[in-house]
Amino acid sequence: MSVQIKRRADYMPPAFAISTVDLHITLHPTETRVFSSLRIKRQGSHQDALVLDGDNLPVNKTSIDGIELSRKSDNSPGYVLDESSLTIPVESDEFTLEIETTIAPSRNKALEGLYLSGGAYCTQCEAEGFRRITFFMDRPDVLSVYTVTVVGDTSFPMLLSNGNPIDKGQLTNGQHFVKWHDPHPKPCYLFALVAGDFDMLSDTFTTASGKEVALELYVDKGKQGQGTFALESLKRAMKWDEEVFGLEYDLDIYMIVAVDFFNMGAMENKGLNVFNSKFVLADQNTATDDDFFNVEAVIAHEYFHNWTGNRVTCRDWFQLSLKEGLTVFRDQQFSADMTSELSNRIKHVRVMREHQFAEDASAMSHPIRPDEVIEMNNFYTVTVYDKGAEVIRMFHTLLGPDGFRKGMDEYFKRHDGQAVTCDDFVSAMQSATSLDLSQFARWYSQSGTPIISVKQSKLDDGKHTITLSQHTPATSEQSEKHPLYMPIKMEVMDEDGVQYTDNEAIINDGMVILDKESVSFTIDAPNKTLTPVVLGNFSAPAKVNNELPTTSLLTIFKYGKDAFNRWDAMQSIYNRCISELERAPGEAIDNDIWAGIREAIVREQDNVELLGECLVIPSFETLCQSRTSINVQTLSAARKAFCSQFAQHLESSLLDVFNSIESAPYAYNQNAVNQRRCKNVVLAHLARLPQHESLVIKQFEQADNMTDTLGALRCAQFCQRDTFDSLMAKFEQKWSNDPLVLDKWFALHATQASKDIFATITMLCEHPQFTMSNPNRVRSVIGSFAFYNSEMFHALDGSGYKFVTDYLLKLDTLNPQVAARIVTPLTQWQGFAVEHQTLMKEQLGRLLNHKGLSKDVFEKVSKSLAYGAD
Ligand code: B3K
Ligand code: ZN
Repeated sequence: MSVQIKRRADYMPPAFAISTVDLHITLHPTETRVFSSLRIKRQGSHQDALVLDGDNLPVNKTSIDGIELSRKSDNSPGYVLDESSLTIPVESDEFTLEIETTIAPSRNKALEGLYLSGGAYCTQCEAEGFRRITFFMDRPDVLSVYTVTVVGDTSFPMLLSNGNPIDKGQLTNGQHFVKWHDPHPKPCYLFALVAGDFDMLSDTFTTASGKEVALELYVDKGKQGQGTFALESLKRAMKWDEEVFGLEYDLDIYMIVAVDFFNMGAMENKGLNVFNSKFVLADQNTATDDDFFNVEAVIAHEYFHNWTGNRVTCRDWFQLSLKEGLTVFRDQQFSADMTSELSNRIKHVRVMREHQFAEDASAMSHPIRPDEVIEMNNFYTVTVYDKGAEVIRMFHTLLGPDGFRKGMDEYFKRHDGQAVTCDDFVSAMQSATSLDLSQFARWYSQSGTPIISVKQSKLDDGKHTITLSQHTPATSEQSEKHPLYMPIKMEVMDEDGVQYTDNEAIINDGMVILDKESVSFTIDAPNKTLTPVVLGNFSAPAKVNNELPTTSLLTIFKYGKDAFNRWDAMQSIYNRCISELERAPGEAIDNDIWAGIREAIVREQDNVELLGECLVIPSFETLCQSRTSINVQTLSAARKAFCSQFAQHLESSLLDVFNSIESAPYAYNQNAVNQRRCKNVVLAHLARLPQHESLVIKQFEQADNMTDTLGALRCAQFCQRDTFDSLMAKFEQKWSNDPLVLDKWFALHATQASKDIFATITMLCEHPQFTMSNPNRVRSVIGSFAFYNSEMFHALDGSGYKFVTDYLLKLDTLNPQVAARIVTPLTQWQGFAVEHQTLMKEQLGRLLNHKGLSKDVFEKVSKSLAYGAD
């Protein structure tokens, strides 16, 4: 297979600028006609031909300034067309190019470009989908003003595109049209078109400067009631961005459309966001608290892109984190303000530890600003997004909220309306601080997860020396690593909880700057045992190697100032206990530990938020990140054994907590969310004891909301098989017509660690609501199995790996983007024991040898197999 590697270092400014784009699109399932008229100007003095991207598009007709062009032949000049580009020799420096092409949206199953699915036409252009609609310079640094006329059958009453509607009317032959104009120059990846028959919810928002904006939310017919929360979330996001960043919306209308067939969460097209319906539709019967949270967060994320992404965009796709890391940070801050800082921080740190650390340890490791890419869609990663957001968070920590705001204001002042780089962002931030950010900028170019080690020594004179050192292990694509600049939040306490942060090395309310291989400082505390908490609140995206004894971890839990640090200490205790059970299966965990946890439960009984989080045992995936040569069966068995001892030893305390939380009628607010969360976490422990199965059944039968229903169903996974089966059957019967709800049921089945899992998955794939062409269904069945059913996916007969591979081979021909996502767990073989590795690589080999493999899957599989080869 011949693939082209694109390199960041090869960036060249565009040879031509396209100031205006006029599109006239006549929709038809198999013959949509796309006519485009482009005003083009040569940039600089060169005589190069104009090269436009076009992905397997025909040229029906093309002209320059009204003069028709023909295809180049042996005896006449003309344009050259191949499967990926159109090259047009041009003499003038400024001209109008017209091109007409034809596409077939109903045959587009990759859901990139223009597609017709679930009865609606819809586009997805980021990263490089516009070239599947028409010929264009499909790169983010070509900014143009768009005017778009959409023509469609009247059976598609809504014809939407970016900007403001400026004309509409009936045509002959049962068609109508709407014309849109977007005054803001934008890159083509922000182009959007949607046509369909929807229910619409509408509202208005008055901006801080008094402008009224029309808000319109389009959902499938009959789903109007499930759109209210999304619309309210949008208004909260608009207000928050004005208050926190002084950023106002800039068009007369903001539209959001929810569709069922979508490759990812949502897309921030200018003035016309397209959403996966999963992140729009929510009511108490169908959505869990987590769903409500996600709807609000994703609505806000896409809205925030209007400034960080759309008004200031990326120069090239290597700069993706410029908009994504920053926008994720902004949505995280928003969510923390709307809900709770603590649970948000825990949520995001879990993502880092479960998924980003895993990516960094694999062959797909890359800096938040990658250097090389084969398929850009493969780089919408946890590294670019979530680690990218952690880097922005460090700016925020270092500069403080006011300094950060000053830097952001400067960023918009300098770059509004431009396509810029991560360096431009750093330089705007630099203007707002006296700190020297040059070493800090290394976070953009260096990949890998740094490990911070903590050493403590007691000196004779009652002083203690604490040394923090850093080391970043080599990653697949980068062997040489340098020290990073890290803000390390710290607490130092003695056995009675007295804090020792009054030290010159510790600045800004408990922060140490680690910018060299190591830094040391001394603390005067005669006759005391000191416990340092390093990387408080996860102040840098790193791992910590701090061999504290369990008693110290319990001290942190008891006396820590910061709730996050207390939660983290508890996680370390659980991790440690599970390690012990891996080493000595069947051993009983020390009674002191149970006593410590029991005491903690009693003490925190009224703090249900922290308590709920502290009673969650680290996931299998998180545990993997602090282990090497993992034998899945051993680790799984140790985790299970720990959970079961946990339930047995803490039964009465857990029951007390369970009984102390009263069930109230459903409301989505933070207090109620905390209570439901804590109750469901506790129930999951109790469900492992047969005598409490009835609690699970009772909750399932009596729940008035999806959080508790699903909570009970999850717990039923630990009950007797019959109980699980019967509750699952009731659930299916009730929700058989609602595929979004059924996705939860699919996922629960797919993560069940049962011997007959493949029969179950086959049954799921044959379910009337399942279709391989819908990414949500595929993710809930095959994705859940590969990512979260560790025991069966990693079965030592290789059946799990083979099953996923067989499926991916089929899926790849339809939807390479989704296939390339789901292949991830198979490519992350490095952490596992050699028996697993061999079997995983065998399946990767099958994929690699498959003729016609997409470049999406090829990139990940080939890199994975090459890992460590030289
Ligand atoms: N910018 C889009 C993601 C596009 C993914 C392309 N494969 C959604 C977001 O991050 O807001
Ligand atoms: Zn985004």
